Amino acid sequence: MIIYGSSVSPFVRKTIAFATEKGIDFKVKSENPGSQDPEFRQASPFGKIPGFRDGDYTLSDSSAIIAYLEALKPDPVLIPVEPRARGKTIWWDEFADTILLGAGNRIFFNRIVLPKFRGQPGDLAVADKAEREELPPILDYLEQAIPSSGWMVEDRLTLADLAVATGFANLRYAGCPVQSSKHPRLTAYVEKILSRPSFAGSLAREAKVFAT
Ligand SMILES: N[C@@H](CCC(=O)N[C@@H](CS)C(=O)NCC(=O)O)C(=O)O
Repeated sequence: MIIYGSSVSPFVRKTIAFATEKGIDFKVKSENPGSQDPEFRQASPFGKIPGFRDGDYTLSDSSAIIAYLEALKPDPVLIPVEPRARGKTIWWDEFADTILLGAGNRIFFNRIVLPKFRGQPGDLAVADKAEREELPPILDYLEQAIPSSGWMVEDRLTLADLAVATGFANLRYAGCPVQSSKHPRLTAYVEKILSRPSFAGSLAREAKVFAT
């Protein structure tokens, strides 16, 4: 199996972590968003990362890829089957992809992607406004939502945790790490999830990208 993209993308990092937690064998083929590589475009017609291939079967979108992997290899269960737990897991994935990363990507794109990867100035006013106005209520919401077990759903690791945590690596790179003085529970939670071996390979590769 091939995951196309770069783990600097939170969506790619989430997909890699999910496949790793599942014990699925895959390789990552480096592709930038918008790449015209025909093999990649067959998997991701609109050029978004991640794209995915399993033989002649192709997919794009992290949540679609993850749904395929869960069905292909149900053990360990990372998308619960109990209806309420499943609904909550999909909510957290969707919340992370749209609400958290909606704000997070306005910050990361303008502070990091444009200047570092595309050689263009980012709109820092947009990033600053997102950090100042959009992010705080999202972090406050998460702070009170994390159960005392330290897992979002079913008191164990699920897709929900991988989806929520992945974007916090990008927030760190963009100069707004979650702060334990303001959000102690969230800080400990993010640290715990991002410290899992399933994130380690991606974060180590990214450290090299950000060191240059
Ligand atoms: N909903 C998609 C979002 C994927 C996405 O937007 N990826 C970004 C990189 S972080 C991308 O490829 N952007 C390029 C573009 O939108 O053209 C998913 O979950 O995979």
